[in-house]
Amino acid sequence: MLKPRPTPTREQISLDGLWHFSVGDAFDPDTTLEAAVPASYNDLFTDPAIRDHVGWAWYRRTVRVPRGWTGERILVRVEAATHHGRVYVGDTLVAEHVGGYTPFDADITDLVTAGAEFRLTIGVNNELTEATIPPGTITVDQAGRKRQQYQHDFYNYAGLHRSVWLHSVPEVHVTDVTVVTDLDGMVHYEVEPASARVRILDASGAQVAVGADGVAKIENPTLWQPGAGYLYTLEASIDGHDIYEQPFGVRTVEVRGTDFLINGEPFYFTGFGKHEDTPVRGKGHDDAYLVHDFQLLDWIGANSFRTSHYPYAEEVMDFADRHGIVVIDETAAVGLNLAVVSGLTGAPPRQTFSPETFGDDTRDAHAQAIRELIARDKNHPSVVMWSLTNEPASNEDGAREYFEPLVKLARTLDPTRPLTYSAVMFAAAANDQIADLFDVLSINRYYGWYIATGDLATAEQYLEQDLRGWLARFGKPIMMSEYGADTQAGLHSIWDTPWTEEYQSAFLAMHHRVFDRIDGFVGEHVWNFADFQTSHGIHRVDGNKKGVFTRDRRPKAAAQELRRRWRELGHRKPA
Ligand code: GCB
Repeated sequence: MLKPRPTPTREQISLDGLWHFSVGDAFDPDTTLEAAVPASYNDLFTDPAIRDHVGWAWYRRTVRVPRGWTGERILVRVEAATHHGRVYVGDTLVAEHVGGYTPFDADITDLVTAGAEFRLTIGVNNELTEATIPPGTITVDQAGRKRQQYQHDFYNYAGLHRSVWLHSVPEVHVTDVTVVTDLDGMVHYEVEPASARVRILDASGAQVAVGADGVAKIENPTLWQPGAGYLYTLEASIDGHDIYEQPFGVRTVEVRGTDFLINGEPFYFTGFGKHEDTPVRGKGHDDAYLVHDFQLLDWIGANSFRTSHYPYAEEVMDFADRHGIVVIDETAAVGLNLAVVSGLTGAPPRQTFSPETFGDDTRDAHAQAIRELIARDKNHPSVVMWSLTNEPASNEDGAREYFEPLVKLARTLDPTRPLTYSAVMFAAAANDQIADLFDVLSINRYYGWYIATGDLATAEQYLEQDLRGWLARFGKPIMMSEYGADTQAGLHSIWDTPWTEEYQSAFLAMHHRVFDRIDGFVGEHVWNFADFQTSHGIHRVDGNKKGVFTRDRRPKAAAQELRRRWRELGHRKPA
């Protein structure tokens, strides 16, 4: 899905700002509330009934169509309505979309007039069920209120989390662009319609190649590299109608043996699992935090992150492209694991993948999430791998039948990028049923935290045995996609005391010793970049505190430990 961009033939107007707001089955015309867009609505208001609301919430404003737009197609782009959005012009439903972290368009051409105002209403529903991605369950309490449960720990923030645009495209227009490159500067592209003319421009805007039959050749290309994000532009034009400009980078990605290669060179991932999460805004995109977070990634020497546990705002992906930060791009399929629930609540375990639990409907929603992620992010050079899911019950019967078609789908949609998923604690090398379908082993483990708490010597043995087991059985590159310890900033101890800053540092150092002993180890993503908000639970104190930075982005002591290590590495495995 092409991102709206201003070009000589296309215009766009931001609809961000304050919208009238209410919660309930329909928009309340008497509401006095106003909500910020983009932002989660949950933490904006003081009323707990809004924070914990389960169901529809409504945003409304008037919009004037620019008077020059006669004859254009006019669309509303909603970048994220979490999790289910409905768009109305006046009282007419013009678009509906399920999936809280991918964009959709409403074509409103026939309902609006250039120069005139119209009333735009967007409904957002935050309900998660066994047929949504991510999944969840709704119950009704004794007072008749709906309650939402889910298997992931991060808070189920809802609302218009990203920008909303009014944008125009010409009647005859470019509808899709796909770019694949190799190191000799061959640019293979597919443009719809295929009759569009293609030129390639370098970063200064100078033409460096002209396309023919789906190929253009850049002489002596400047590569997109980790740490140096050089971008070209593919300009697709339909004479007399449309011009679209698609940025791309020249780079390759490949898994060979136990190496992860970028541009043919072994790459070692350093960085984090992140979240889109800030005070007050919740999951709303914020350019200030975007800039600051990338500054902190640079400061600490991180070269990469995973978009745990959902696709991030397109601004984030564009920024990573421009600044050479490597991204593992994940779908919102988190929580396909019912053993985790029974582990936490003591409820009798239910089989995760079955017609009564996560069956065909869930898989259909998951397939759609994969389609939308790849359609949106396929041209980002920063994206080097797709993560199809986080911590599924890959050890349970039914997992293989569930995942095999999804892996096939992802490979058909993008044959160029490796695939991974993050393996949960209960899925060990001996009982995992799906890892051979994927290219890279990404392992989430909490030895020294949930297991062997406060006992780093035992944790070190468990960790090494575990990682070596995966390598021995699957012979693929292996990375740690999560390891971390909750840490209360300001808490100190001379002993190995969980929750202290010293313990977090010692915990990470222990992991790094193990990683450095294992050949075939290709990267380390600490959980988490920053503290983040969660649902209530006895395991959390005002959120998950495994951040190396606090929620307001102040470093804990472990940040220095990581900075010392990562700034030395230069994208290479420690010698
Ligand atoms: C995990 C999950 C992550 C949690 C983390 C934790 O395994 O993948 O979403 O936040 O553990 O801190 O418990």
